[in-house]
Amino acid sequence: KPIVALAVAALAAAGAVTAATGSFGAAAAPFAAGVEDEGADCAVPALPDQGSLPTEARLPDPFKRLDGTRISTQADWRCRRTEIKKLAEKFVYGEKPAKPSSVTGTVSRTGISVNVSHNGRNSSFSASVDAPSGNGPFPVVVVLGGFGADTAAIKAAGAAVVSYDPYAVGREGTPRNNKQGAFYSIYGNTSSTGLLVAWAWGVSRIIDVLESAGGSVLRADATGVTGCSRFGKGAFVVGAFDQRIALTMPIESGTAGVPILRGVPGEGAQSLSSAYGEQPWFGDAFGSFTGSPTRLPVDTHETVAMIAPRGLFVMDNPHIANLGPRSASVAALGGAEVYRALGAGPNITYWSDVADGTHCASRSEWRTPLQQNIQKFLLGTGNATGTIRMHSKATGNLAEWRTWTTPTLGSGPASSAPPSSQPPSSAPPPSS
Ligand code: MCU
Repeated sequence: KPIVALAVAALAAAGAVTAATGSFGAAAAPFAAGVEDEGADCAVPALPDQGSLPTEARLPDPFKRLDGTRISTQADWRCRRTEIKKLAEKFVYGEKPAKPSSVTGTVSRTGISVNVSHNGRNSSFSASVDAPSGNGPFPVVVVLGGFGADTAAIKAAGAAVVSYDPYAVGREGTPRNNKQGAFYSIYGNTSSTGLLVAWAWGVSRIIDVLESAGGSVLRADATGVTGCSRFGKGAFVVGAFDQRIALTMPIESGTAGVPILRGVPGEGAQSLSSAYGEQPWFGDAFGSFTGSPTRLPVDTHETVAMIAPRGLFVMDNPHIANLGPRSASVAALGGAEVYRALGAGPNITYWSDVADGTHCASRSEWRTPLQQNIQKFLLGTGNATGTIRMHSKATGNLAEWRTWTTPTLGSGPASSAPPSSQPPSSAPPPSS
């Protein structure tokens, strides 16, 4: 399906929701999909085995399919994105299971509760809500962890702040073979899925509850996510793995977040092995790549691309080399090529042009673009254009990092349609 058709479908779906709840005037977030995983039906060929991966010094071509052909239409992106998602799950983050068999809960102006059951196992968690004054329904920004996000600016822009404790869903400080939290209560303590995807799964379940509550208090069709540092890594992965999220805003995420895993040499970013060993943020399978990221068939410019064409506002601190801001800018520039090819160039902003200051400090420079992004992607007002605004200390050079060019994608149908969209055939297969 072409992206434009998706947006129209999402708007139509939201129209039905708002009509049902009797509220009006709130259009669905532009660009977001109505479902968590829009390309779930795509036929993905067998993924490569870890042992057979070639070394690729530069960033893999996001437009090249697993079968070696390149996509040629914007509609092709839907299933190419699914390939990237599967690669990212298998080699970097671990698998994100689809929606569990039962997700229930409650929504009010002050809190959200979530109860999950699946395969005879149950878990629950909750989040608190801080809504702007006035009558909703309000768009939502889920804030991971309790620091670094400008919650006053978020509320002043008109969105409710949902404070989500990622540790309730995936605890830190556990060994990889005994992971804890609501996600692992359902999928097992030895699940190879890392914390970032566990946290993402939790946010997806919050959105499930918002959906079933009908949207009279908080809108399920206008959600954003943010967080700083380890919770910036989390916010980035949350947005990449749920296409209902209209606006993703990682702050100073560092290694395992936005920065390319291949890493700009000599930058001084936290090493992959340090991040892998510090907490089970990455999936367990990533352990094989901490010393050889050039064997990864995917990199974080493609995690950025998984978010396209939805709103993405990357905030970074160029004054702390450990955060890998230059490597993050390369990821943003690489991912921005996918945004451009989809005609969504204005939907991505990378902003590291800030004064010197401490990690996760409140930044006046981000206040205006933050509110503009909320207006554009969650409220559907304003028309802020995206920008790549790199501080001179964090200027990545994409040309050094790619061998591929950015195609001009046609607006026609998918050039390799998924089986479900092919008309059923009663004719015998063509003989060869
Ligand atoms: C930037 O995020 C992390 C970093 O990866 C860790 O090495 C450090 O311990 O903590 C940072 C963080 O989450 O700070 C709040």
